[in-house]
Amino acid sequence: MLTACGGGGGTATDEPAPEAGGEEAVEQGETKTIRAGIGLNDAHPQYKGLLKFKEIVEERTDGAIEVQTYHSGQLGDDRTMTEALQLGSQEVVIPSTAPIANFVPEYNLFDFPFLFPSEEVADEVLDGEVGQMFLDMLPDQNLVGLAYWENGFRDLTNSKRAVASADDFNGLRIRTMENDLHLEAFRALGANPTPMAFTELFAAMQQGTVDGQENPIATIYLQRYHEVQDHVSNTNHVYSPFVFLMSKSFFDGLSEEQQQIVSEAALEAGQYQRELNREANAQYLDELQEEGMTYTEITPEARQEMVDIVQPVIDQYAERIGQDLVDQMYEAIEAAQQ
Ligand code: TK8
Repeated sequence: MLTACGGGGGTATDEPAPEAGGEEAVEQGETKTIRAGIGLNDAHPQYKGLLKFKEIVEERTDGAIEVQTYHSGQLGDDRTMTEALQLGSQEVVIPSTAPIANFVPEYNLFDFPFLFPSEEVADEVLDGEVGQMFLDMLPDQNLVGLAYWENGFRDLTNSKRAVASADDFNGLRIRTMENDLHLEAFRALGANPTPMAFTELFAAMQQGTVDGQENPIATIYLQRYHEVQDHVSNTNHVYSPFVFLMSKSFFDGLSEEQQQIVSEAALEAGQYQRELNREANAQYLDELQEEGMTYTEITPEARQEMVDIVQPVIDQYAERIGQDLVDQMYEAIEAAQQ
């Protein structure tokens, strides 16, 4: 699925070639640089988590590893940045699982609508065996997954009408992430979905190319979508994990001690990020209403109707992914609720 071309500006000269000539190879003073990029802006907990990662890594390596942080898609969108990691022209990106499914199709499983019942259950599954199993699929793609962070439960916004039930999706032009499962689920609900990179979304809503989008409350508020959207509903249709990705060639070039430091830093910063993220998602719904958005609560019955409508899409993807893996996920979710 992935091709080596189209990787957004990676040139051969990006490679630092640290051991050229060999003279410096045993010198301990060599600094390594991590260029870390995210799509969200610098007000979002994802960026605060990234700053925490930088602080931990620079402190514990005594500056032997420097972390340069980029937000707001300054280095590209999630997919382009992931390709840059594969090519070795960028070291870290923290995308949602949905675009990762373009590289590892099994990742579609995370984006099954209504899969995770709560953030706590997601934590337990992602930080447990099943989560590890998915991280272990990444090295084949020249990627290393160091931790799960949190994007969160996704909610629908739009500029056309208050959405209370499945019927209200009818004809809405919704931007989805670049992921076929999302596309098909929204089609099943009667919407008119368009996949689009996150970096293009604000302009698309402003210009009216799309009527709406779906993202967690923190993103909706901190990216100021209330300026171009009128209605928000707590559809909570998908829990999006973020995955902390590192370029495998870069990771392999680190000393064992450095590998341990970056791994621990990704986990610790992730714990911090999840906390901030949950506070933000809980806090900003009020602010959105204060900014003039209408808020529509989805009743359990209305949500169940949505579940039933997207179930055939889920079944189809379960078959493609393999029932074994899907069952392991369901069992882990069960167990986490005991
Ligand atoms: C930010 C994205 C974003 C995601 C999306 O780069 O694309 O809608 O939810 O948060 O990862």
